[in-house]
Amino acid sequence: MSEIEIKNLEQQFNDRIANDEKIEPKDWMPEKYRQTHIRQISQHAHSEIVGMLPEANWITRAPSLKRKVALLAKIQDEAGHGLYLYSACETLGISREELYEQLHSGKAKYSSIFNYPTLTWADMGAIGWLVDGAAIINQVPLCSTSYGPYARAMVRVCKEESFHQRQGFQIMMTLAEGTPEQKAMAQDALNRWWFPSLMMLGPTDDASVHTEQSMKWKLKRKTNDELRQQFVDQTVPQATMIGLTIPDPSLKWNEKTNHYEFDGLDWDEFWQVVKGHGPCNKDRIDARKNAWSNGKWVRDAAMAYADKESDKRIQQAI
Ligand code: FAQ
Repeated sequence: MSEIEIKNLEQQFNDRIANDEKIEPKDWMPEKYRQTHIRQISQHAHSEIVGMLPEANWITRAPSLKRKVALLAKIQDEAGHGLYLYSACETLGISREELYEQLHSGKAKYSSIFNYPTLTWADMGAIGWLVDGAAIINQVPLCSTSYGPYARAMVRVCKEESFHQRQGFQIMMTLAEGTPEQKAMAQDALNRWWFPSLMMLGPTDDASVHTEQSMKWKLKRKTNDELRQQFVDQTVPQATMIGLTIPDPSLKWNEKTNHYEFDGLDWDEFWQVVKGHGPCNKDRIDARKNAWSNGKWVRDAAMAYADKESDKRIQQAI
């Protein structure tokens, strides 16, 4: 293709982005747009799948049948989210095997938040309330992201995350209204999950390498700091409502800006976790690698069956 032809295609592409048109898999797109989407969508998919592990740890210990059913359903939803996202990512010309390989080798990241341990039942409440709460704030703007398959996947994901957030908040509310020991357990979970939940929304805008370009392409519709502020403003009154204390002594309402001021995020800890040195990174990747190798016989059996069926069709056609 000549340079002029490429320039024309780029111009048409930029016009479509400016007009809020969706880019679809067979449309022309700049190679960097494609690669950036593979990076973000695959990391998002990996996060959903790895994100099943901390909660799966509590399925057998849920305190009632009702809680067990709700938790099981929520974790299955996360598997579904991962699968929609892997499928959306495959439309960009990368295979599922390559995507898994990138996760297992450490080339692709997944969300920092899933490298923390789940120590008590209250952590199920804190994850639903805070982690799914932060995920919704991040993902609602992604429903209008520029790449069609990603935007459409996000619509259903957000509806389900909204149920997850409520089931988590309801667990926290029940514990906070319970015995002093139960309330202390809820407060302890809030203390441990608050800062990691704020940091899962990504580094501050001045340290974010991708935000500027991703905003131009309308892949991201809000910056990391905007999302974080929105999360804090939304969540602090919820904590007050159930009588829990946000573990940030500097937290205060600013009447001029109409926002909460907050502090206490440990960015060194965040980067350590992102680089693979968090409390559970090794366990999480080992669990995914084991699932992949233990599932080999299922993949082999499915392939053998598909081959047999295809042979049968060929024989019938002859
Ligand atoms: N963890 O330039 P930026 C969920 C990396 S789903 C690890 O700001 P960007 C549902 C980033 O990749 C949760 N790495 O990056 C659920 C980049 O490194 P790279 C996942 C992080 O992409 C709930 C570098 O730092 N959600 O929770 C993190 O513009 C409960 C520079 O950062 C999504 O993935 C992090 N937290 O903005 C499931 C949503 N943050 O790639 C189960 C879609 C940044 O150059 C249970 N993703 N990095 O090597 C996004 O919106 C964006 O990718 C951000 C990061 C906002 C996460």
